Amino acid sequence: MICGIITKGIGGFYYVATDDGVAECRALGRLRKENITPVTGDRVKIRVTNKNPYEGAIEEVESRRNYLIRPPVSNIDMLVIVISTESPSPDYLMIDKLIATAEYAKIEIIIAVNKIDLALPDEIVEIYKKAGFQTVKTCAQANIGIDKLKALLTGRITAVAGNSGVGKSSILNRFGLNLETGEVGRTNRGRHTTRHTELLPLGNGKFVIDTPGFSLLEVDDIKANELENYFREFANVGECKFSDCAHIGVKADDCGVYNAVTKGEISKTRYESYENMYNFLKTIKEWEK
Ligand SMILES: Nc1nc2c(ncn2[C@@H]2O[C@H](COP(=O)(O)OP(=O)(O)OP(=O)(O)O)[C@@H](O)[C@H]2O)c(=O)[nH]1
Ligand SMILES: [Mg+2]
Ligand SMILES: [Zn+2]
Repeated sequence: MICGIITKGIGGFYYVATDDGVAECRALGRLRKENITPVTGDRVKIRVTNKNPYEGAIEEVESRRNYLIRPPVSNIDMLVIVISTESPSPDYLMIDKLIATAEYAKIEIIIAVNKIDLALPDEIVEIYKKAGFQTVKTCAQANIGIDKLKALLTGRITAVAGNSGVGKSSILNRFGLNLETGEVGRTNRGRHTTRHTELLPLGNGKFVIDTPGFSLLEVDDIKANELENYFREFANVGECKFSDCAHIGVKADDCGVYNAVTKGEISKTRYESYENMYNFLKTIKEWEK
């Protein structure tokens, strides 16, 4: 048997990248009986049934390192979150939700601030640098920062996410891919140009996925009182007066996190996202009781 990675699935066929090229495969009925539905990103073992054209059958699906529901894709090593300085302007809550869920799923995060030709990126960069993330300034239009970003993609599979119109597909095209991009004006209405999920080869056995908009992960798995663990900068502050402090509705004197916010060590937008997510998660929990 041969090992490979599913790069896409269409109409019951899976395309599996192997050392010998891409094989068109069917999944064995046995997998269906075991309730295993292969998804893009899965590492699989295939039995080659034909050499030319290259065809096979998926015999085994390796256990997944992580699994994203929308779009369905597994084994993501890295996440590039693209934020544009303008058109559209940053949606901090969406960004921070995505970051928290990626932290939860142990996916490495890189922040790319794109469209630096339209407005200064400094404020956005500052927010995420301060929070402890690697940030890169890019301009897909003028091909600035693209090589620097590409050099950071050390994982096997990198997903690129961010609001519709921020320039995800444009950045990937600068990596040498050939993806459809939106027109300015159309994207302001939030329509998605990118629709399908496919691992695109970057060379050296690495892949990227261009995701449509922000639909990557759901946060409902995270418990309200664990949320702070997925805001990495909250770990580096002074102690709170109460050990079960949720860092919300407190005085700066009593709370290390809130104190850091008032001193500007933690960005306001990050804290607001935390507050918003915490309150949401808390409601879910109480509702379930
Ligand atoms: N001024 C400027 N425009 C850019 C830049 N990067 C991309 N754009 C434009 O922004 C628009 C949207 O770009 P896309 O690459 O389609 O955005 P996307 O993030 O893939 O959008 P979806 O597929 O809808 O999620 C296009 O008109 C691009 O030409 C940039 O750095 N500067
Ligand atoms: Mg796109
Ligand atoms: Zn606190």
